[in-house]
Amino acid sequence: MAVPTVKLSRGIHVMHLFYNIDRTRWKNLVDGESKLALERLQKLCEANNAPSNPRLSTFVNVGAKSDLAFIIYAAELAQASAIHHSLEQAFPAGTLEKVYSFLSVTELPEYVTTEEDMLRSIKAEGIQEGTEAFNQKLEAGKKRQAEYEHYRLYPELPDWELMAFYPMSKRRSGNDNWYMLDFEARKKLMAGHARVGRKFAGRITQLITGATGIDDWEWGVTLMAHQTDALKDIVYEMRFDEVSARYGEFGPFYVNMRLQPADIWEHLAL
Ligand code: 76R
Repeated sequence: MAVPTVKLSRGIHVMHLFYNIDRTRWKNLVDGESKLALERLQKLCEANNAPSNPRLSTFVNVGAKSDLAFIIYAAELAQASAIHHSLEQAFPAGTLEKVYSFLSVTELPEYVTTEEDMLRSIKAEGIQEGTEAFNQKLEAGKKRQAEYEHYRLYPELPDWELMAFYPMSKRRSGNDNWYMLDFEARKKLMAGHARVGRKFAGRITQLITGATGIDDWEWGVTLMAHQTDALKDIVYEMRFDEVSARYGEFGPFYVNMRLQPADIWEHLAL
């Protein structure tokens, strides 16, 4: 049977992959095999190098949880799978050991700004409805929202120096059950969360991908940063925000440097 075509109604598939390298096997490779592996990986990256998708980004993990890290962005599920398998096959047999993987999809936040929200906030600025200034603000707001939604679904993450990844879920225990809150309460809490997040503009770019029913945690958090302290500061500050303080549960944290394949080879002495 042919591989099925599986697309999302909107958005793309995202895979995070973490591997160790079996150094004993690597040491025993025949001459030239390492270079061939590098060339295969480079080709795969070049073939999957769209700003959004298909895209394969390569990283080196720092902190000894793994050696290598990858993010695959693909509209079609089989395409994500094919890139994943080509990636593993680019390496000499038996040299990659998988440490962690996470499959998720891009999504629109549930708590999107509606036209009603926009009308309310323009009125709150004291601008009269029906005036030209009002309509201009509304049109600009709609345009901004459309662009924002497009990039949430088809992200184009910048190649900043650092990429941190961790999976998380919202708590479901006793009085702290996120899923028992009504929509308005969740929307209000998430607005507080976003306010904290926006303070980090320029220091952090985030991608939140959904994984409920797909992987072992409900979301994947991917943060791009220039500096390690930006990662610490944002996560620390968010811990005080009610959404994280009461409802956040976190998986393992991986901190990675963005490196092109040739630089990975040099950095890891492969
Ligand atoms: O979508 C947006 O950019 C605006 C509002 C927003 C939503 C809906 C937002 C803003 N986030 C949203 C959703 Mn977020 N985010 C995290 C983490 O470590 C922790 O405590 C939590 C991990 C970080 C660091 C972070 C950063 N966010 C979500 C969701 C989905 C929840 C749901 O749907 O119930 C999760 C799991 C989550 C987690 N968030 C921002 C940031 C930053 C930096 C922003 C501001 C982005 C910007 O305005 O540029």
